[in-house]
Amino acid sequence: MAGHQVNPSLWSGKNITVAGLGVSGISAARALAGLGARVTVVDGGDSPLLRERAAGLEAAGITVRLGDAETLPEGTELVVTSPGWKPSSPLFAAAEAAGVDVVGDVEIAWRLRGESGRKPAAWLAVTGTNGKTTTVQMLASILRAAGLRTRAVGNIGTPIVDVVLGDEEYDVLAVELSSYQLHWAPSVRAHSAAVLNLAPDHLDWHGSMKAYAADKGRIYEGNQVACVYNAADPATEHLVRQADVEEGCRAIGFTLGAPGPSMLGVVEGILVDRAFVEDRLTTAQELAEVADVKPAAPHNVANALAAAALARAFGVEPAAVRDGLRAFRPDAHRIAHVADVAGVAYVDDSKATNTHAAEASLAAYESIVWIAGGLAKGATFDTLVTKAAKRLRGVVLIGADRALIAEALARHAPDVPVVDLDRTDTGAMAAAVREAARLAGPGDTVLMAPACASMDMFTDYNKRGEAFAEAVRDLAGQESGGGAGA
Ligand code: UMA
Repeated sequence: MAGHQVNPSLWSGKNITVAGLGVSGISAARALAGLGARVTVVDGGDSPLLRERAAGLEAAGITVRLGDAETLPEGTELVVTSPGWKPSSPLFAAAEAAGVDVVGDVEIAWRLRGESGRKPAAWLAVTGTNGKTTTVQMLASILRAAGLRTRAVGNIGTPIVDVVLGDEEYDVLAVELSSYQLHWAPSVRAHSAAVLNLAPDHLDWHGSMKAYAADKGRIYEGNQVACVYNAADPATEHLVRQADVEEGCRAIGFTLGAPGPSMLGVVEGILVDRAFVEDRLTTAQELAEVADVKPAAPHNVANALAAAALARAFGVEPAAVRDGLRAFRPDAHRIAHVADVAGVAYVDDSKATNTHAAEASLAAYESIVWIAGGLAKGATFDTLVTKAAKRLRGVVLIGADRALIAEALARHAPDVPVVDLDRTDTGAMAAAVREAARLAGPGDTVLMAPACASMDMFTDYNKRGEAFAEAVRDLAGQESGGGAGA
């Protein structure tokens, strides 16, 4: 942390309680202790892992209290919370009663950024129910292609505090912000920001869709150059209209169709910009080809347009948008094409752990054998199945909550053949792939986009995706062996 030049007198000796001993809490606690604050970390859990983490912090002079997430440590002057803590947590009620402010680690990063002696990096911020991690990764790739010093940070897994105070200097950061982080970050003012889409999610945390949308909308507050919205999702445009922005800041839409003025969109397979051009009424600037976007599924092209809009708002040249998109490598298990076997494409979208994400990948293919199921987390599947019904050639169900999907299929797609494997063991994936292969014909796509979490059968969605890929490779091996003998 030698790189920071924050004036320690602002923090020195201050009694700060950090809520949460996870990724953000550890980062915030270390940073604040490094500035001379007296830091106590509190966490409701008490496990060997947390004890190990606690020992690490205690060695740095930080107090850690495990097993009590409710009482406010005596003398607390400020609470810095991790994003996962609900606003209704008793600790915050105690803070309010004591007249103590509660902010998140992103808010602390923003404040420290302003206090740093060096020229602070601009923030290009991205939120949305789905696609935000991919979009900030694409954005960082584009910014890098433009020769800028940049990094993808925030909800993606790198706490912003670490980057703001780190040795490395950046021109601009691609910041992924969750609705939780936005809730706890009232004074963040991004250079430009995008809300990719808005669908009900995390409602147990926020209390209502209205509160969730309001927290997402905070990302536009005080934007300087552009508020980027999704023209296909009027709720995002509505949030722009409600935001209080810097004078001259523009609303920029993105669309998968032909763009109007002040929009980015797609014309005949080309991503075009009618926002950041000299004469947006009569001209459009070519940025890249749809084929430069990987994978070129519609929702992902939308992500690329949002990333391009933010980069263009920051002054990036068109060629760097193209080069950055070409250089971008998507994460594993996000609509990853595994192999073609007997004319059937096998696609791993294990990352589709909710219905909204699964809907996006189901929309990307014409004729699908769908492998679905797992832990539903309280979701319902009627909308998803209704929208996908006409493209389903068959369905294979696995996992604990598969009956919920089976019922939705019976209601909205009664003619689609369904194989219910009635299994929740790890080996069920290989059986699911074999059944899917039986249902599929040349030109079809076998899509593993479960619309559910994986923890009933696997440790995480990575393991689920790996099991799928392994089963597909086995199938390919059998097919080539069988093909030679036939
Ligand atoms: N805890 C309590 N009481 C509570 C809640 C949590 O004691 O009421 C404790 C837990 O025991 C745990 C710690 O707090 O030890 C965890 O805090 P946290 O849930 O905020 O998680 P972090 O490890 O700090 O990770 C957070 C983000 N997690 C959440 O928002 C839930 C990470 O996003 C993020 O990468 C990281 O900060 C760095 O910024 C993950 C996520 O799932 C990927 N995000 C959600 C999403 O993308 O949908 C929003």
